Amino acid sequence: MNCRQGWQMMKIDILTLFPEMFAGPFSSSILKRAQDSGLIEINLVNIRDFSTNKHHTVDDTPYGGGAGMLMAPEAIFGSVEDVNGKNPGMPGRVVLMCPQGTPFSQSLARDLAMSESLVIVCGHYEGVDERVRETLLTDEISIGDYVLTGGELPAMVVVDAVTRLLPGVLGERESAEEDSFSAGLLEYPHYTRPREFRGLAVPEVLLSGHHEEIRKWRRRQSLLRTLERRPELLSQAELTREDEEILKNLIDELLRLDLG
Ligand code: 4FV
Repeated sequence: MNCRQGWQMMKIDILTLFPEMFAGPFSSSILKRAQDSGLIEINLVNIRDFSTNKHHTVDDTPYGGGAGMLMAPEAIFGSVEDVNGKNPGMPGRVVLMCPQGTPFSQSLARDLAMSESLVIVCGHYEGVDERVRETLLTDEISIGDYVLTGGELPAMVVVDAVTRLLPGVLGERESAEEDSFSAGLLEYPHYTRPREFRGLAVPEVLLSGHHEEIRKWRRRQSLLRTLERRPELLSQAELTREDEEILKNLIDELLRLDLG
């Protein structure tokens, strides 16, 4: 599997029946800047261009009956083999976006960001012929337990999350360091000017200039927010002894509050 070196450009091929859907999200802000500065190259491929039947159809009825249509293997195989043929240092990751896939996460985004090239297949209709899975794919990824009309929006989510992790994409004023999930916890509350807004004041500690106190307050807030909203994340997070201590106190406090 190819692995990216430092500032090397990442090649992203997106195989879709609706390339026009990507115009908006990829032509503004950070994703546009990353393309303009040659950190990523996004190549939109219309799967229908690889349909060789006279009506250029790409879908068909499912064997064994059942509602809906399925994407046939021929045009998908043709489009994947075409882009693979054009990518040096093959094979990169070939990803199908589908509800049956691995739940997408920050750690999976970090993993994908290590590869030199990504081929993302956007399903449509009821899904794709199983032989695509058996032969072409390195990964199947789901962005959530719900059913969408196509894999295009999930592909945009993956491209966004991966691109912002590439060296040189985020400038000084943007950072991925302190992201939610970067340390496996939810992010602490953030405040900016004004000091007081509609009677709501910024916590004093953040105005104190006392960096150690600010660090401790932010860590405690991250742990509290994660404990309240996503306790399951705590079992995977890298917690320090200090974190364990803070968590113990938080749980005692919450229990005391409950027991009133
Ligand atoms: C999906 C998801 C998703 C299923 C049928 C496309 C649709 C149609 N992809 N995470 N959730 N895909 O709902 O990634 O082919």
